[in-house]
Amino acid sequence: MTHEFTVPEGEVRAAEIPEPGAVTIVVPTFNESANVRQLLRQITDSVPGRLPCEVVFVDDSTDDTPDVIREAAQDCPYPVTVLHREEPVGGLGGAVVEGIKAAGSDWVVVMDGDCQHPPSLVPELVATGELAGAGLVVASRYIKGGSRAGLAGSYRVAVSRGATWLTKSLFPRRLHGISDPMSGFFAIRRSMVTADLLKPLGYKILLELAVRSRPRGVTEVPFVFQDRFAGESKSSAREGLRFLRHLAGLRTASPVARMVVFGLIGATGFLPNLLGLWALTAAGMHYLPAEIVANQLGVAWNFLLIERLLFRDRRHFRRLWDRLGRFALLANADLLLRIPLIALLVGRFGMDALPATALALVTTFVLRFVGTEALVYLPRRGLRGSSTTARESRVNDNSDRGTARRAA
Ligand SMILES: Nc1nc2c(ncn2[C@@H]2O[C@H](COP(=O)(O)OP(=O)(O)OP(=O)(O)O)[C@@H](O)[C@H]2O)c(=O)[nH]1
Ligand SMILES: [Mg+2]
Repeated sequence: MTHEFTVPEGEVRAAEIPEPGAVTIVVPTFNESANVRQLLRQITDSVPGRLPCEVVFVDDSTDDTPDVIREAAQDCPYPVTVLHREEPVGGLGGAVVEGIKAAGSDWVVVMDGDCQHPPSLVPELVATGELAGAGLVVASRYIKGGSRAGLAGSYRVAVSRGATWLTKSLFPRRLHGISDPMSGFFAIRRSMVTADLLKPLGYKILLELAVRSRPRGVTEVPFVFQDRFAGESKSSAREGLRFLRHLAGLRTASPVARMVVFGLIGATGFLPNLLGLWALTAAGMHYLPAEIVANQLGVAWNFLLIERLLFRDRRHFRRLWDRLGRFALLANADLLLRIPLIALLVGRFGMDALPATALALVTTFVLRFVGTEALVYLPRRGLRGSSTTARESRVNDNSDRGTARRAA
């Protein structure tokens, strides 16, 4: 269930509610009870005197963080809200999206709850965005004046650098002008966020926003990444894997990109195919039935990779055996179709065998890709709305409905 409360309770005056030009600071928290008091103190010292603000915590904690916030907020001269989620859908990214949706002001600043992001920069981020007419202002550790001093240990620095490089290479155009796509500290105009398009997965919500919402006008402000004030880091190897899945999902969002990945996966299928053929013929099987059996090994291999890497979030539209059966049929039909097609191109259109084979390979490949999308992984009528995002936004938007459904 989503608990929501606003503090000071009953004391929110109209003048305190942010108007356009004000900022909503969204802070995702997971067990940050040792940090939130200090964070609110820092915000009080550096933000409301320069820019009207409100703070929205989106909390997935299992400790007493919401209580600590409630208590500390009594001393804050701005509204503080806690959205506590008992179902942490989408992890950190999902929390941030929920906070952005709840924001009432034009500008939203997202920052961590462990004091690694200096709140004194909040007014500057918004002012820079206003001056530049930008939709997104990233606080960057990687431009002149910035630093990642608080990134603990050379291992974390290396991982962060590698992830930044990989991400920038995969999205050179969309991330043009963003030196620090991994930053968790940024200001975005509320109107630029297409919350319904977002499918946040884990940590990297800025990446998700920059790639899917494509805010118009991006600029950066340097900042020094501080040491964590207290408490424990939540980044882990598991988060790392989630991040790679997130990258794969973002990169294969367009049909052309999906077709390229489909082709690359298909090419890796030669390996189990040839190995199988070798093993079966070595065991004495005639090469023709061996070809057929070995081909099924390649099909199974491709199916596994495609399920894991390409259509991970579209598996729930059909049962496993249904998907596997359809996939295998398409893969074998591809083989059966290729020979008559080559014969047609050579016999009827007078093509040479080599270009005819190449053309047939490409044609059957495209047909197989389109067939796989349409017949194996397309949402079925009535199941369309049940994608992760839709389920997530419904539960998040309407806590009563979410509760009713869980109880049912
Ligand atoms: N709501 C919510 N917040 C989360 C979740 N995971 C992490 N956070 C918060 O997201 C922010 C960033 O997490 P950190 O663990 O500090 O990650 P990090 O800054 O990369 O790691 P450190 O440098 O070690 O602090 C913190 O405010 C966390 O409390 C989550 O699942 N849900
Ligand atoms: Mg941190």
